[in-house]
Amino acid sequence: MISREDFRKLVKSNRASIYNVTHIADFDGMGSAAMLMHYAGVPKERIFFGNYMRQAIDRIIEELNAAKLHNSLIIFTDMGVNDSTIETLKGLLHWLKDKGNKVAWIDHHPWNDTAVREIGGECAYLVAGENKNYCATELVYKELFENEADTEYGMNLANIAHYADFNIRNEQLDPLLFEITGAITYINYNQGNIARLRDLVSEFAKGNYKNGITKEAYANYLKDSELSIKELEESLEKHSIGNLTLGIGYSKRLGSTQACAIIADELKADIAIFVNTDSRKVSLRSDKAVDCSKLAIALGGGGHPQASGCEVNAESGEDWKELFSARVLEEAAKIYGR
Ligand SMILES: [Mn+2]
Repeated sequence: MISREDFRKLVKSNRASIYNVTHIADFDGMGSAAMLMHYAGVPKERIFFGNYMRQAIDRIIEELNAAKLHNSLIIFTDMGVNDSTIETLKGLLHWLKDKGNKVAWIDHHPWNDTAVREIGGECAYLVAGENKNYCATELVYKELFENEADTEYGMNLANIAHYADFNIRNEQLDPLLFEITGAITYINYNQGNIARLRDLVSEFAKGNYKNGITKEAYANYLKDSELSIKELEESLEKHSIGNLTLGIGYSKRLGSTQACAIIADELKADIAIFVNTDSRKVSLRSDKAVDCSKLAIALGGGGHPQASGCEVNAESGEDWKELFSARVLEEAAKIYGR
């Protein structure tokens, strides 16, 4: 592993051949990409999107394969590593290295020792493991660009991403964050429109957080969300586990932050669980005092103590919601029950 100074030099000397693989679903992933685009000139075509789920990783492998990378620097940002994907990712990184590429990884999700050892062994530079203070966008800024002449852009973006990623409510920032996250949600639901996401990163790289793309996508998001919120409210389940109140809600086409805020507010829930009935992706949010990532991990996912996720995969058939809720309660009782 090289030093941070050498990593900075590597980025400077590879300006023309940097690729970025970043987290698709949220502002932190896009912020990390925007940071690299702003300071290191990474063009939008060289930004790929994924998450820690196998399907997404398989798609990234296909895309990187098609890009025929060699002698390039590939920087992964805001991407966690699951137990079940370590081997696949290690294989990917090994293959990239075989083609003369260098790989770096900057993340703040929890990593276990095996992940650090196996993935880290393939990386020229690695920042990994749970970070309670900094999200990925902040880490990209600190690791690479905090000594640049123009720090205002990076500090501002890092700050916005921090509020978004740590799920911190802020009266001044909330309207902007709701607009951005709503827009990202809408674009993701439209078949994960990668071209649109790349355009959005380009706007963010210029510091245009309010732009035509977010405006249009957020308007569409709001149109959809009225019905979705109604559906969510009609589905709400309130459960007591030990001292905790756990809320579960089912709906679609809603940003997970907003959906979980509704669940938490309406049920006074310590843990809010939103199940997207289209994608069957599950988002968990909790107050500072409760670590919801333990539950997410028990359900086969991962993430942060206050914001994590998993997928509905063991349940099928017409009663999949009842089955999933039952599994959530069973796992929650083991973790938080007495
Ligand atoms: Mn993040």
